[in-house]
Amino acid sequence: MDWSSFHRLIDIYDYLTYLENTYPQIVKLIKIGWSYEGRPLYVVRISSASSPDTNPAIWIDGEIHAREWISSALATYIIHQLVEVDGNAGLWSNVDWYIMPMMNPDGYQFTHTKNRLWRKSRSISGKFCRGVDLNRNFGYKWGGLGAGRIPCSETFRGPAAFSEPETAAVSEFIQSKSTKIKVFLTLHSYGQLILLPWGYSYPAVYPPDYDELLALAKNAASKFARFKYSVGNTVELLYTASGNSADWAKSIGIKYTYCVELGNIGTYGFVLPPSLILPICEDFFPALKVFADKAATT
Ligand code: ING
Ligand code: ZN
Repeated sequence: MDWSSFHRLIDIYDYLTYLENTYPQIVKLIKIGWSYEGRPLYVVRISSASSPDTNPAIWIDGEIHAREWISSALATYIIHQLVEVDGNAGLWSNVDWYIMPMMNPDGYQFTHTKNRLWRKSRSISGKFCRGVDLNRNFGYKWGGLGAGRIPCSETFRGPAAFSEPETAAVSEFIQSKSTKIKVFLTLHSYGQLILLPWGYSYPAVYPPDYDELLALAKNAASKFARFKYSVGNTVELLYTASGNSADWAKSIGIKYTYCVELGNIGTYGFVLPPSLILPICEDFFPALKVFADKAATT
């Protein structure tokens, strides 16, 4: 594995298997279900063997949207840093990490074979168009503002909340760990933003502990050395998006819940040159430490 190019699904899955085989004391590959087209859905657990399931935890997911390749590249970079770089062992000594680099493997495969700019999953629910926007299919305020009702919409909410195997598997898994998980980060591109709940309402509404979430996000944003990230409410900085995963995670009691829109802005959009993968990943790591510290002490 390397971060000088984007990789095919099989190579990413092979890398995760390699890590589990090579570092069995700290890495566990948890198969939480199957995608619509039958691909396995994996969560990578990184934890110190002495105390799994008693430590607080941090959740990170990537590639809920197929074309946002930098999100899965960053997720595998984080896994690599935690597992294969000795100096980072302290980051998992008292925090368990649940990292799902590939929430939408069917869509990811499709962006490599047919359509680089595909966003949704690949399920069939209408006559003419395929795919559900998995980030509109979660079960909190499902079907409200900013979610498409027809299958051909790029933000199609799906026929029902959690109708899709990918969102059903993820929500079931997170629910089973919800008292442990203190920080939830869902990775997207692009925009260089750290987005806070809620995302379902216009005008914007805020959770009661919004100021605490804002303080942590601002602290994290201050660590970026190269790309500048803005912090704020999802609706104020972007748009409404009901049924998104971060709102749902917040609704079940996970306190520090964010969507990160990675780089870059201005030039490349979704189709980043591979030479920018490492700069974006290296830039992110100091901010990640801020979130991990908070998970350890919450
Ligand atoms: N942006 C997100 C989207 O799903 C978002 C924005 C994320 C809104 C998380 C609410 C919560 O539209 C991209 N680029 O996908
Ligand atoms: Zn996205």
